[in-house]
Amino acid sequence: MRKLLVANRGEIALRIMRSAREMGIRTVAVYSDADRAALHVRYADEAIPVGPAPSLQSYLVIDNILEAAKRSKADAIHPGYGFLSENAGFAEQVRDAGLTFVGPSPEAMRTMGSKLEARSAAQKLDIPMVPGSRDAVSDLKTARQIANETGFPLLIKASAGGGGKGMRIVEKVEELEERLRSAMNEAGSAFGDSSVFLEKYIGSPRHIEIQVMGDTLGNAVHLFERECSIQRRHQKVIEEAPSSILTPELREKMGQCAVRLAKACKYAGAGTVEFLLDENMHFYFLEMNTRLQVEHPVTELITGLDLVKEQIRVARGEALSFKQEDLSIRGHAIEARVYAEDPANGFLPDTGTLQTYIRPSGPGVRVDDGYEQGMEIPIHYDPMIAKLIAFGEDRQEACARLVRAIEEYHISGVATTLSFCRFVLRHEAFISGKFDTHFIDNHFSADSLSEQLPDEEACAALAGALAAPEKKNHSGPASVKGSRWKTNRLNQND
Ligand code: MV4
Repeated sequence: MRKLLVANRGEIALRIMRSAREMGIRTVAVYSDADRAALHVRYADEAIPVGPAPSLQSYLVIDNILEAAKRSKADAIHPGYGFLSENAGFAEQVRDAGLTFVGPSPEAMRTMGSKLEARSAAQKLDIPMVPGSRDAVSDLKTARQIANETGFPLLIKASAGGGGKGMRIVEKVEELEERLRSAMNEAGSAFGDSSVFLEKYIGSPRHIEIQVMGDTLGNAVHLFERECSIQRRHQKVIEEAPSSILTPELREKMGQCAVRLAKACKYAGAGTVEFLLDENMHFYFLEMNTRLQVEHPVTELITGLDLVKEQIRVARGEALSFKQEDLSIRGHAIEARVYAEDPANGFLPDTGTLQTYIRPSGPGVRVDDGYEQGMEIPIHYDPMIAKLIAFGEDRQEACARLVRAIEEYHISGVATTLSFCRFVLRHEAFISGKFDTHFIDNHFSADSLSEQLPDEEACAALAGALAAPEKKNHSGPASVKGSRWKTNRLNQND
């Protein structure tokens, strides 16, 4: 591999190019009209335009991406996450064009892309699954039979689903007919595949996923778990590794299940096996994602690996550079996703110019972003501005570092979720580790941001400033480090 085209934009395009550059591989960026001045374009050795701003006319047009690869004489394509990353047809066309696709085989992508197929693969391997239907359900009679076995509440899910689309909770038998129809309709129009299946509904689960890596020689290992329960409307907000509730025994069991699944589909590259964990610490297979995930940095920090380099090695046909027994967890990492959304206003997406954009730094802090001060956040794409990741010797240190880094982050011009992330990290339920996927619904409202109690330091600083106003500028306004001040300031996006 001599020249890698990155079929993506933003922070992940930069992230991938950095590893490629360290390996001596030249990089090619692709960009839409809205991204002409983007960082990934400036960072790459070469850049090729692929169309107008809307991704359906640029980053998602397979022919344009392949044409850009041809023009630049790239010999490999990394899809990043989102866009074409889980499109088996794209992976196949890349391969057919004689290029290397940095990712699993189209066959593995196709199997795991169908939840029903993935479930049946997992079933054969004795991987625990939520009780439910084996096959697609399309008529009320079958749905009633399944419901008789699983009981209520149950969950209808789309086989081609993602992001909660085509999902319906059914509380009682009277609702079954209508919910089945509406789930099938939604799945049909969203994915062009109306197949749905039924599962018993797990009421208060935690979402725990296992990172796996396989190579083309048949090796597969797991890189432990990520805890991803803190999410809002299927958008993850805080992710961490390791999970604070897994025992070494459970980690080992879940890891082995994930590896069995990866080996069964001859998985090559980085993948993620998602599980739900219920209140009794029983885990259930959900689905497998066949891409590098947004939250991969927390795994990198606790394992000391570079997942993108490892993906590239595997794509070149090399064996994984480590074995399972070489891997261990060191320390703790937590990631906060910084979105251009206003948490005080129903998380309304915000766009505009980054008037102020000052990144945090210092011990244990990593910022993966794709913007600089003065740049605009385009309306056309995902509203994620950055990922802020903190590493510490233990969870407490990682958490304190992440809060400190959030307070060092200065963003104005667009509303961001920084203050919201800080709220989560300082919440008693998060700190104690007693939370599930309903954390935000249970603990957050728009008022939460102004209701936060100032910490002791803030009180002291505020009291000092009020008692001696003539001294208040002795070390600039940042000397008043109150959560109330800070939070309000973050809310107002100065
Ligand atoms: C579930 C569930 C409860 N019971 N399945 C949401 C997205 C899709 N990937 C699977 N999801 C869920 N499946 C059963 N049988 C609850 C969810 C779910 C969820 C899962 C992980 C993280 C966040 C979530 C938010 C709402 C629902």
